[in-house]
Amino acid sequence: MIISNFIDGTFTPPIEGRMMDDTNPANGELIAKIPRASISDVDAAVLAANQALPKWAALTMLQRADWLDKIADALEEIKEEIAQIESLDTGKPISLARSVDATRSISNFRFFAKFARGQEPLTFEMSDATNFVHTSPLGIVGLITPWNLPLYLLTWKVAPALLMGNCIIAKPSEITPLSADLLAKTMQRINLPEGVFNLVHGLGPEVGQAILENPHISGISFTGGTSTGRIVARTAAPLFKKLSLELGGKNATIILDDADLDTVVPGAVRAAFTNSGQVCLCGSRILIHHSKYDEFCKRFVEQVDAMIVGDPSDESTQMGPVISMEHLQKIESYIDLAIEEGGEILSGGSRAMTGQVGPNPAGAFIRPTVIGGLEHLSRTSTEEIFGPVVTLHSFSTDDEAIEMANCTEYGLAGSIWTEDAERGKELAKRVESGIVWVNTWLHRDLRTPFGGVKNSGVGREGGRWSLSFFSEMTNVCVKH
Ligand code: TXE
Repeated sequence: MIISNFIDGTFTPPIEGRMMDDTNPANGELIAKIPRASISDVDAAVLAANQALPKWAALTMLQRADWLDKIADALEEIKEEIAQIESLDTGKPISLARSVDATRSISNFRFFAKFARGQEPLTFEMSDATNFVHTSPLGIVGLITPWNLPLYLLTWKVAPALLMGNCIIAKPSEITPLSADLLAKTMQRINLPEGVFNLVHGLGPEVGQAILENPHISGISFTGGTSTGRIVARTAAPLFKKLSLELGGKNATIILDDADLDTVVPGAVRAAFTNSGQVCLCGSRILIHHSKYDEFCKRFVEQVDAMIVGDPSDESTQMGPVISMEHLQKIESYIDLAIEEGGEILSGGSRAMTGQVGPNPAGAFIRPTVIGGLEHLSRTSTEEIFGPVVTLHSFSTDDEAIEMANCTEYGLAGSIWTEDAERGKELAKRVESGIVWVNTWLHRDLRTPFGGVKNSGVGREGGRWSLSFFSEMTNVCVKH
Protein backbone atom coordinates (compact mmCIF):
# COMPACT_ATOMS: atom_id res chain seq x y z
CA MET A 1 0.00 0.00 0.00
CA ILE A 2 1.35 3.47 -0.85
CA ILE A 3 -0.06 6.45 1.04
CA SER A 4 0.09 10.05 -0.17
CA ASN A 5 -0.41 13.44 1.39
CA PHE A 6 -3.87 14.94 0.90
CA ILE A 7 -3.50 18.57 -0.17
CA ASP A 8 -6.09 20.81 -1.85
CA GLY A 9 -8.49 17.91 -2.27
CA THR A 10 -6.06 15.59 -4.06
CA PHE A 11 -3.68 12.83 -3.00
CA THR A 12 -0.15 13.92 -3.84
CA PRO A 13 3.29 12.38 -3.19
CA PRO A 14 5.74 14.33 -1.03
CA ILE A 15 7.40 17.10 -3.05
CA GLU A 16 10.90 15.99 -2.07
CA GLY A 17 9.98 12.38 -2.83
CA ARG A 18 11.08 10.85 0.47
CA MET A 19 9.01 7.95 1.80
CA MET A 20 9.11 5.89 5.01
CA ASP A 21 7.81 2.52 6.22
CA ASP A 22 4.68 1.80 8.23
CA THR A 23 4.89 -1.63 9.89
CA ASN A 24 2.45 -4.00 11.59
CA PRO A 25 3.24 -4.25 15.32
CA ALA A 26 1.80 -7.79 15.48
CA ASN A 27 4.37 -9.28 13.09
CA GLY A 28 6.86 -6.57 12.10
CA GLU A 29 5.76 -6.75 8.46
CA LEU A 30 5.63 -3.74 6.13
CA ILE A 31 2.05 -2.50 5.73
CA ALA A 32 2.53 0.69 3.74
CA LYS A 33 4.96 3.24 2.40
CA ILE A 34 4.02 6.72 3.58
CA PRO A 35 5.33 10.21 2.76
CA ARG A 36 8.18 11.59 4.78
CA ALA A 37 6.83 15.03 4.09
CA SER A 38 8.75 18.25 4.59
CA ILE A 39 8.28 21.99 4.92
CA SER A 40 7.52 22.30 1.18
CA ASP A 41 4.48 19.99 1.62
CA VAL A 42 3.33 22.07 4.60
CA ASP A 43 3.71 25.27 2.53
CA ALA A 44 1.59 23.73 -0.25
CA ALA A 45 -1.06 22.65 2.26
CA VAL A 46 -1.13 26.12 3.87
CA LEU A 47 -1.56 27.72 0.43
CA ALA A 48 -4.53 25.42 -0.28
CA ALA A 49 -6.03 26.11 3.14
CA ASN A 50 -5.62 29.85 2.64
CA GLN A 51 -7.50 29.69 -0.66
CA ALA A 52 -10.32 27.62 0.87
CA LEU A 53 -10.68 29.65 4.05
CA PRO A 54 -12.87 32.62 2.96
CA LYS A 55 -15.71 30.47 1.56
CA TRP A 56 -15.54 27.92 4.37
CA ALA A 57 -15.53 30.63 7.05
CA ALA A 58 -18.43 32.39 5.32
CA LEU A 59 -20.72 29.40 5.88
CA THR A 60 -22.85 29.53 9.01
CA MET A 61 -21.99 27.23 11.91
CA LEU A 62 -25.20 25.33 11.19
CA GLN A 63 -24.20 24.80 7.55
CA ARG A 64 -20.87 23.44 8.73
CA ALA A 65 -22.70 21.25 11.27
CA ASP A 66 -24.50 19.68 8.29
CA TRP A 67 -21.08 18.89 6.81
CA LEU A 68 -20.09 17.15 10.07
CA ASP A 69 -23.18 14.96 9.79
CA LYS A 70 -22.28 14.17 6.16
CA ILE A 71 -18.79 13.09 7.29
CA ALA A 72 -20.29 10.97 10.08
CA ASP A 73 -22.69 9.29 7.64
CA ALA A 74 -19.84 8.53 5.23
CA LEU A 75 -17.64 7.14 8.03
CA GLU A 76 -20.57 5.03 9.26
CA GLU A 77 -20.68 3.34 5.84
CA ILE A 78 -17.05 2.22 6.25
CA LYS A 79 -17.07 1.60 10.00
CA GLU A 80 -15.79 -1.97 9.70
CA GLU A 81 -12.99 -0.83 7.35
CA ILE A 82 -11.99 1.81 9.91
CA ALA A 83 -11.87 -0.81 12.66
CA GLN A 84 -9.85 -3.25 10.53
CA ILE A 85 -7.31 -0.66 9.42
CA GLU A 86 -6.92 0.79 12.93
CA SER A 87 -6.39 -2.71 14.36
CA LEU A 88 -3.82 -3.47 11.64
CA ASP A 89 -1.90 -0.24 12.19
CA THR A 90 -1.94 -0.16 16.00
CA GLY A 91 -2.11 -3.84 16.93
CA LYS A 92 -5.16 -3.24 19.11
CA PRO A 93 -7.73 -6.08 19.22
CA ILE A 94 -10.35 -5.81 16.46
CA SER A 95 -13.08 -5.86 19.14
CA LEU A 96 -11.58 -2.73 20.73
CA ALA A 97 -11.03 -1.03 17.38
CA ARG A 98 -14.74 -1.51 16.63
CA SER A 99 -16.17 -0.57 20.04
CA VAL A 100 -13.84 2.36 20.84
CA ASP A 101 -11.91 3.72 17.88
CA ALA A 102 -14.38 3.39 14.99
CA THR A 103 -17.44 4.16 17.11
CA ARG A 104 -15.98 7.25 18.76
CA SER A 105 -14.47 8.58 15.52
CA ILE A 106 -17.97 8.75 14.08
CA SER A 107 -19.62 10.04 17.24
CA ASN A 108 -17.08 12.87 17.48
CA PHE A 109 -18.59 14.36 14.31
CA ARG A 110 -22.19 13.62 15.31
CA PHE A 111 -21.67 15.08 18.77
CA PHE A 112 -20.28 18.42 17.59
CA ALA A 113 -22.94 18.74 14.88
CA LYS A 114 -25.65 18.27 17.50
CA PHE A 115 -23.84 20.45 20.04
CA ALA A 116 -23.67 23.28 17.50
CA ARG A 117 -27.41 23.24 17.02
CA GLY A 118 -27.91 23.79 20.71
CA GLN A 119 -25.73 26.90 20.89
CA GLU A 120 -27.29 30.29 21.67
CA PRO A 121 -25.66 33.62 20.72
CA LEU A 122 -23.76 35.00 23.72
CA THR A 123 -24.96 38.46 24.86
CA PHE A 124 -24.55 40.51 28.06
CA GLU A 125 -27.14 43.18 28.80
CA MET A 126 -26.27 46.44 30.54
CA SER A 127 -28.76 49.12 31.60
CA ASP A 128 -27.73 51.27 28.61
CA ALA A 129 -25.99 48.88 26.24
CA THR A 130 -25.91 45.33 24.91
CA ASN A 131 -22.75 43.25 24.47
CA PHE A 132 -22.76 40.75 21.58
CA VAL A 133 -19.94 38.18 21.63
CA HIS A 134 -19.10 37.44 18.02
CA THR A 135 -17.00 34.34 17.22
CA SER A 136 -14.83 33.89 14.16
CA PRO A 137 -12.46 31.07 13.12
CA LEU A 138 -8.79 31.09 14.14
CA GLY A 139 -8.08 30.58 10.43
CA ILE A 140 -5.68 27.73 9.61
CA VAL A 141 -5.04 25.27 12.46
CA GLY A 142 -2.42 22.53 12.88
CA LEU A 143 -3.58 19.25 14.43
CA ILE A 144 -0.81 16.91 15.61
CA THR A 145 -1.87 13.57 17.05
CA PRO A 146 -0.42 10.37 18.59
CA TRP A 147 -0.43 6.66 17.74
CA ASN A 148 -2.52 5.18 20.53
CA LEU A 149 -6.03 6.19 19.41
CA PRO A 150 -5.21 7.58 15.98
CA LEU A 151 -8.57 8.36 14.35
CA TYR A 152 -10.43 8.79 17.66
CA LEU A 153 -8.08 11.60 18.76
CA LEU A 154 -7.70 13.16 15.30
CA THR A 155 -11.48 13.45 14.74
CA TRP A 156 -11.87 14.81 18.30
CA LYS A 157 -10.01 17.85 16.97
CA VAL A 158 -11.11 17.87 13.30
CA ALA A 159 -14.84 18.07 14.12
CA PRO A 160 -14.80 21.25 16.25
CA ALA A 161 -12.08 22.84 14.11
CA LEU A 162 -14.23 22.46 10.98
CA LEU A 163 -17.38 23.46 12.84
CA MET A 164 -15.87 26.81 13.88
CA GLY A 165 -14.87 27.61 10.29
CA ASN A 166 -11.17 26.74 10.32
CA CYS A 167 -9.15 25.02 7.62
CA ILE A 168 -6.92 22.18 8.77
CA ILE A 169 -3.36 20.91 8.36
CA ALA A 170 -3.37 17.54 10.12
CA LYS A 171 -0.29 15.45 10.95
CA PRO A 172 -1.03 11.99 12.40
CA SER A 173 1.66 9.91 14.05
CA GLU A 174 4.02 8.43 11.46
CA ILE A 175 3.59 5.13 13.31
CA THR A 176 -0.17 4.97 12.60
CA PRO A 177 -1.03 6.93 9.44
CA LEU A 178 -3.64 4.69 7.83
CA SER A 179 -6.92 5.72 9.46
CA ALA A 180 -6.15 9.40 8.82
CA ASP A 181 -5.68 8.48 5.16
CA LEU A 182 -9.09 6.81 5.26
CA LEU A 183 -10.57 10.02 6.70
CA ALA A 184 -9.02 12.02 3.85
CA LYS A 185 -10.44 9.57 1.30
CA THR A 186 -13.84 10.03 2.94
CA MET A 187 -13.57 13.83 2.79
CA GLN A 188 -12.76 13.56 -0.92
CA ARG A 189 -15.62 11.12 -1.51
CA ILE A 190 -18.22 13.52 -0.10
CA ASN A 191 -16.66 16.51 -1.89
CA LEU A 192 -15.72 18.51 1.18
CA PRO A 193 -14.49 21.77 -0.38
CA GLU A 194 -10.87 21.40 -1.50
CA GLY A 195 -8.24 22.79 0.85
CA VAL A 196 -10.50 22.72 3.92
CA PHE A 197 -8.92 19.51 5.24
CA ASN A 198 -5.26 18.80 4.41
CA LEU A 199 -3.20 15.86 5.62
CA VAL A 200 0.59 15.57 5.67
CA HIS A 201 2.49 12.51 6.88
CA GLY A 202 5.96 12.17 8.31
CA LEU A 203 8.34 12.66 11.19
CA GLY A 204 7.50 14.98 14.06
CA PRO A 205 10.79 16.90 14.12
CA GLU A 206 10.49 17.45 10.35
CA VAL A 207 6.94 17.97 9.05
CA GLY A 208 5.49 18.38 12.56
CA GLN A 209 7.99 21.07 13.39
CA ALA A 210 7.24 22.79 10.05
CA ILE A 211 3.58 23.02 11.06
CA LEU A 212 4.52 24.53 14.42
CA GLU A 213 6.71 27.16 12.76
CA ASN A 214 4.50 28.12 9.81
CA PRO A 215 3.51 31.78 10.27
CA HIS A 216 0.08 31.32 8.64
CA ILE A 217 -1.03 28.60 11.10
CA SER A 218 -2.79 30.41 13.95
CA GLY A 219 -3.47 27.55 16.38
CA ILE A 220 -1.96 24.22 17.33
CA SER A 221 -3.89 21.41 18.97
CA PHE A 222 -1.43 18.75 20.10
CA THR A 223 -1.93 15.39 21.74
CA GLY A 224 1.12 13.36 22.60
CA GLY A 225 3.92 12.90 25.08
CA THR A 226 4.93 15.47 27.65
CA SER A 227 8.49 15.78 26.32
CA THR A 228 7.19 16.50 22.82
CA GLY A 229 4.63 18.85 24.33
CA ARG A 230 7.54 20.90 25.69
CA ILE A 231 8.99 21.19 22.18
CA VAL A 232 5.60 22.19 20.78
CA ALA A 233 5.13 24.84 23.46
CA ARG A 234 8.68 26.20 23.11
CA THR A 235 8.22 26.59 19.34
CA ALA A 236 4.65 27.90 19.20
CA ALA A 237 4.50 30.18 22.25
CA PRO A 238 6.89 32.92 21.01
CA LEU A 239 4.79 33.01 17.82
CA PHE A 240 1.73 33.64 20.02
CA LYS A 241 -0.17 30.78 18.44
CA LYS A 242 -3.15 29.49 20.35
CA LEU A 243 -2.08 26.22 21.95
CA SER A 244 -3.88 23.15 23.32
CA LEU A 245 -1.69 20.45 24.86
CA GLU A 246 -3.05 17.01 25.87
CA LEU A 247 -0.03 15.19 27.24
CA GLY A 248 1.02 12.22 29.35
CA GLY A 249 -0.40 10.70 32.51
CA LYS A 250 0.36 8.40 35.43
CA ASN A 251 -3.13 7.96 36.78
CA ALA A 252 -4.19 6.49 40.14
CA THR A 253 -6.96 3.95 40.67
CA ILE A 254 -7.93 4.49 44.32
CA ILE A 255 -9.76 1.68 46.15
CA LEU A 256 -11.27 2.77 49.47
CA ASP A 257 -11.89 0.60 52.53
CA ASP A 258 -15.61 0.15 51.72
CA ALA A 259 -15.20 -0.74 48.02
CA ASP A 260 -17.04 -3.77 46.61
CA LEU A 261 -14.29 -5.88 45.03
CA ASP A 262 -16.77 -7.66 42.74
CA THR A 263 -17.14 -4.34 40.91
CA VAL A 264 -13.68 -2.98 41.52
CA VAL A 265 -11.50 -5.84 40.24
CA PRO A 266 -12.85 -5.96 36.66
CA GLY A 267 -12.95 -2.15 36.62
CA ALA A 268 -9.31 -1.92 37.70
CA VAL A 269 -8.25 -4.53 35.09
CA ARG A 270 -10.04 -2.58 32.33
CA ALA A 271 -8.55 0.74 33.48
CA ALA A 272 -5.07 -0.81 33.62
CA PHE A 273 -4.85 -2.80 30.40
CA THR A 274 -7.25 -1.37 27.79
CA ASN A 275 -5.33 -0.88 24.52
CA SER A 276 -2.30 -2.60 26.14
CA GLY A 277 -2.21 0.20 28.70
CA GLN A 278 -1.54 2.69 25.88
CA VAL A 279 -4.24 5.17 26.81
CA CYS A 280 -3.13 8.33 28.60
CA LEU A 281 -6.11 7.84 30.94
CA CYS A 282 -5.11 4.32 32.02
CA GLY A 283 -4.95 3.55 35.73
CA SER A 284 -1.28 2.56 35.95
CA ARG A 285 -0.97 2.97 39.75
CA ILE A 286 -3.47 1.10 41.92
CA LEU A 287 -3.77 2.40 45.48
CA ILE A 288 -5.66 0.01 47.79
CA HIS A 289 -6.76 0.49 51.41
CA HIS A 290 -4.66 -1.93 53.47
CA SER A 291 -7.76 -3.79 54.71
CA LYS A 292 -8.54 -4.78 51.11
CA TYR A 293 -5.00 -5.15 49.77
CA ASP A 294 -4.48 -8.92 50.01
CA GLU A 295 -7.94 -9.87 48.71
CA PHE A 296 -7.75 -7.34 45.87
CA CYS A 297 -4.21 -8.42 44.93
CA LYS A 298 -5.22 -12.10 44.77
CA ARG A 299 -8.31 -11.46 42.63
CA PHE A 300 -6.67 -8.84 40.40
CA VAL A 301 -3.68 -11.14 39.64
CA GLU A 302 -6.07 -14.04 38.90
CA GLN A 303 -7.91 -11.96 36.30
CA VAL A 304 -4.70 -10.61 34.77
CA ASP A 305 -3.17 -14.11 34.57
CA ALA A 306 -6.27 -15.19 32.63
CA MET A 307 -6.15 -12.38 30.04
CA ILE A 308 -5.86 -13.56 26.43
CA VAL A 309 -2.87 -11.95 24.69
CA GLY A 310 -3.11 -12.78 21.00
CA ASP A 311 -3.46 -11.84 17.37
CA PRO A 312 -5.35 -8.53 17.09
CA SER A 313 -7.55 -9.95 14.31
CA ASP A 314 -8.79 -12.75 16.59
CA GLU A 315 -12.20 -11.89 18.09
CA SER A 316 -11.27 -13.53 21.41
CA THR A 317 -8.07 -11.49 21.87
CA GLN A 318 -8.25 -9.18 24.89
CA MET A 319 -4.81 -7.64 24.46
CA GLY A 320 -2.68 -7.37 21.34
CA PRO A 321 0.95 -6.26 21.00
CA VAL A 322 2.18 -2.85 22.05
CA ILE A 323 2.81 -0.32 19.29
CA SER A 324 6.36 -1.30 18.34
CA MET A 325 9.43 -3.32 19.28
CA GLU A 326 11.11 -0.04 20.29
CA HIS A 327 8.25 0.76 22.67
CA LEU A 328 8.34 -2.82 23.98
CA GLN A 329 12.00 -2.40 24.86
CA LYS A 330 11.17 0.83 26.74
CA ILE A 331 8.44 -1.02 28.67
CA GLU A 332 10.79 -3.92 29.49
CA SER A 333 13.42 -1.48 30.70
CA TYR A 334 10.87 -0.25 33.26
CA ILE A 335 10.19 -3.83 34.38
CA ASP A 336 13.95 -4.25 34.90
CA LEU A 337 13.97 -0.95 36.81
CA ALA A 338 11.07 -2.12 38.98
CA ILE A 339 13.05 -5.18 40.03
CA GLU A 340 16.09 -3.03 40.74
CA GLU A 341 13.88 -0.77 42.90
CA GLY A 342 12.76 -3.77 44.96
CA GLY A 343 9.54 -4.62 43.17
CA GLU A 344 7.98 -8.07 42.99
CA ILE A 345 6.48 -9.30 39.68
CA LEU A 346 3.04 -10.66 40.60
CA SER A 347 1.91 -11.39 37.02
CA GLY A 348 3.49 -11.19 33.57
CA GLY A 349 6.91 -9.61 33.21
CA SER A 350 9.35 -9.20 30.34
CA ARG A 351 9.54 -11.59 27.37
CA ALA A 352 12.71 -13.03 28.89
CA MET A 353 10.79 -13.85 32.06
CA THR A 354 7.59 -15.17 30.50
CA GLY A 355 8.87 -16.47 27.15
CA GLN A 356 7.08 -15.97 23.84
CA VAL A 357 3.60 -14.74 24.79
CA GLY A 358 2.12 -13.77 21.44
CA PRO A 359 1.34 -15.54 18.14
CA ASN A 360 4.45 -14.20 16.42
CA PRO A 361 8.00 -13.75 17.72
CA ALA A 362 8.36 -10.71 15.46
CA GLY A 363 5.36 -9.11 17.14
CA ALA A 364 5.75 -6.67 20.04
CA PHE A 365 3.85 -8.89 22.50
CA ILE A 366 4.21 -8.76 26.28
CA ARG A 367 1.93 -10.10 28.97
CA PRO A 368 0.05 -7.63 31.17
CA THR A 369 2.35 -7.06 34.11
CA VAL A 370 1.54 -6.42 37.78
CA ILE A 371 4.22 -5.25 40.21
CA GLY A 372 3.93 -5.12 44.00
CA GLY A 373 6.26 -4.04 46.80
CA LEU A 374 7.42 -0.71 45.37
CA GLU A 375 7.58 2.62 47.16
CA HIS A 376 4.93 4.94 45.69
CA LEU A 377 7.71 7.46 45.04
CA SER A 378 9.86 4.98 43.10
CA ARG A 379 10.69 5.87 39.49
CA THR A 380 8.65 2.91 38.18
CA SER A 381 5.64 4.19 40.15
CA THR A 382 5.90 7.84 39.10
CA GLU A 383 7.21 7.88 35.53
CA GLU A 384 4.89 7.28 32.56
CA ILE A 385 5.50 3.82 31.05
CA PHE A 386 2.51 3.90 28.64
CA GLY A 387 2.24 0.13 28.43
CA PRO A 388 0.58 -2.87 30.15
CA VAL A 389 2.41 -2.39 33.46
CA VAL A 390 0.79 -1.41 36.77
CA THR A 391 2.12 -1.05 40.30
CA LEU A 392 0.11 -1.84 43.46
CA HIS A 393 0.40 0.23 46.66
CA SER A 394 -1.50 0.14 49.97
CA PHE A 395 -2.57 3.09 52.09
CA SER A 396 -4.16 3.52 55.54
CA THR A 397 -6.19 6.74 55.37
CA ASP A 398 -8.00 8.76 52.71
CA ASP A 399 -5.51 11.60 53.26
CA GLU A 400 -2.62 9.22 52.56
CA ALA A 401 -4.37 8.00 49.39
CA ILE A 402 -4.72 11.58 48.12
CA GLU A 403 -1.10 12.37 48.95
CA MET A 404 0.00 9.28 47.01
CA ALA A 405 -2.32 10.05 44.08
CA ASN A 406 -0.91 13.59 43.80
CA CYS A 407 2.80 12.72 44.15
CA THR A 408 3.70 12.53 40.42
CA GLU A 409 4.50 15.30 37.91
CA TYR A 410 1.31 14.39 36.03
CA GLY A 411 -2.33 15.31 36.64
CA LEU A 412 -4.55 13.92 33.93
CA ALA A 413 -7.09 11.46 35.36
CA GLY A 414 -7.95 9.03 38.13
CA SER A 415 -10.71 6.86 39.55
CA ILE A 416 -12.04 6.31 43.06
CA TRP A 417 -13.96 3.17 44.05
CA THR A 418 -16.23 3.24 47.09
CA GLU A 419 -19.73 2.23 48.13
CA ASP A 420 -20.31 5.83 49.25
CA ALA A 421 -20.54 7.97 46.09
CA GLU A 422 -20.72 11.23 48.07
CA ARG A 423 -17.44 10.33 49.84
CA GLY A 424 -15.92 9.50 46.46
CA LYS A 425 -17.06 12.81 44.97
CA GLU A 426 -15.63 14.85 47.86
CA LEU A 427 -12.30 12.98 47.68
CA ALA A 428 -12.20 13.40 43.88
CA LYS A 429 -12.06 17.17 44.27
CA ARG A 430 -8.72 16.73 46.10
CA VAL A 431 -7.08 14.74 43.29
CA GLU A 432 -4.87 17.10 41.22
CA SER A 433 -6.10 16.11 37.79
CA GLY A 434 -8.50 17.12 35.03
CA ILE A 435 -10.78 14.12 35.25
CA VAL A 436 -11.80 11.79 38.10
CA TRP A 437 -14.26 8.92 37.74
CA VAL A 438 -16.13 7.54 40.78
CA ASN A 439 -16.97 3.82 40.51
CA THR A 440 -16.28 3.73 36.79
CA TRP A 441 -13.57 4.49 34.22
CA LEU A 442 -13.48 6.06 30.74
CA HIS A 443 -17.19 6.87 30.96
CA ARG A 444 -17.36 9.90 28.68
CA ASP A 445 -19.85 12.75 28.19
CA LEU A 446 -18.33 14.73 25.31
CA ARG A 447 -19.79 17.98 26.67
CA THR A 448 -17.47 17.84 29.68
CA PRO A 449 -14.00 19.43 29.87
CA PHE A 450 -11.24 16.95 29.01
CA GLY A 451 -7.58 17.60 29.79
CA GLY A 452 -4.92 17.65 32.45
CA VAL A 453 -2.92 19.80 34.86
CA LYS A 454 0.77 19.89 35.76
CA ASN A 455 2.75 17.94 33.11
CA SER A 456 -0.40 16.43 31.63
CA GLY A 457 -1.08 19.49 29.57
CA VAL A 458 -2.64 22.90 29.15
CA GLY A 459 -6.23 23.62 28.17
CA ARG A 460 -9.35 21.53 27.83
CA GLU A 461 -11.12 19.82 24.95
CA GLY A 462 -14.78 18.86 24.74
CA GLY A 463 -18.07 20.68 24.30
CA ARG A 464 -17.83 24.43 24.62
CA TRP A 465 -14.09 24.21 25.44
CA SER A 466 -13.38 22.86 21.96
CA LEU A 467 -15.60 25.50 20.35
CA SER A 468 -13.85 28.31 22.18
CA PHE A 469 -10.37 26.92 21.48
CA PHE A 470 -11.02 26.78 17.74
CA SER A 471 -12.42 30.34 17.53
CA GLU A 472 -11.63 33.93 18.42
CA MET A 473 -14.16 36.16 20.19
CA THR A 474 -14.95 39.79 19.50
CA ASN A 475 -17.13 41.54 22.03
CA VAL A 476 -19.35 44.13 20.30
CA CYS A 477 -20.82 46.56 22.80
CA VAL A 478 -23.74 48.56 21.37
CA LYS A 479 -24.98 51.62 23.30
CA HIS A 480 -28.79 51.76 23.50
O1 TXE B 1 3.60 10.85 21.35
P1 TXE B 1 4.69 11.79 20.66
P2 TXE B 1 3.29 9.39 20.90
C1 TXE B 1 0.51 10.70 25.18
C2 TXE B 1 0.85 9.48 26.00
C3 TXE B 1 2.25 9.17 25.52
C4 TXE B 1 2.31 9.69 24.12
C5 TXE B 1 2.39 8.57 23.16
O2 TXE B 1 0.77 9.77 27.35
O3 TXE B 1 3.16 9.87 26.31
O4 TXE B 1 1.14 10.47 23.89
O5 TXE B 1 2.08 9.02 21.87
C6 TXE B 1 4.55 14.45 16.67
N1 TXE B 1 7.25 18.81 16.46
N2 TXE B 1 -0.92 10.79 25.01
O6 TXE B 1 4.48 8.56 21.19
O7 TXE B 1 5.97 11.12 20.36
C7 TXE B 1 4.60 12.97 16.36
O8 TXE B 1 5.00 12.77 15.01
C8 TXE B 1 5.98 18.54 16.09
C9 TXE B 1 -1.64 11.74 25.83
O9 TXE B 1 2.78 9.43 19.48
O10 TXE B 1 4.70 12.96 21.51
C10 TXE B 1 3.15 12.57 16.61
O11 TXE B 1 2.36 12.87 15.49
N3 TXE B 1 5.40 17.34 16.22
C11 TXE B 1 -3.00 12.01 25.30
C12 TXE B 1 2.77 13.46 17.78
O12 TXE B 1 3.71 14.50 17.82
C13 TXE B 1 6.13 16.35 16.77
C14 TXE B 1 -3.72 10.79 24.84
C15 TXE B 1 2.81 12.74 19.12
O13 TXE B 1 4.06 12.12 19.21
C16 TXE B 1 7.46 16.54 17.20
C17 TXE B 1 -2.89 9.95 24.03
C18 TXE B 1 8.01 17.85 17.02
N4 TXE B 1 9.28 18.12 17.36
C19 TXE B 1 -1.51 9.92 24.15
N5 TXE B 1 7.92 15.34 17.69
C20 TXE B 1 -3.93 12.82 26.20
N6 TXE B 1 -3.46 13.44 27.25
O14 TXE B 1 -5.11 12.89 25.89
C21 TXE B 1 6.91 14.46 17.56
N7 TXE B 1 5.84 15.04 17.00
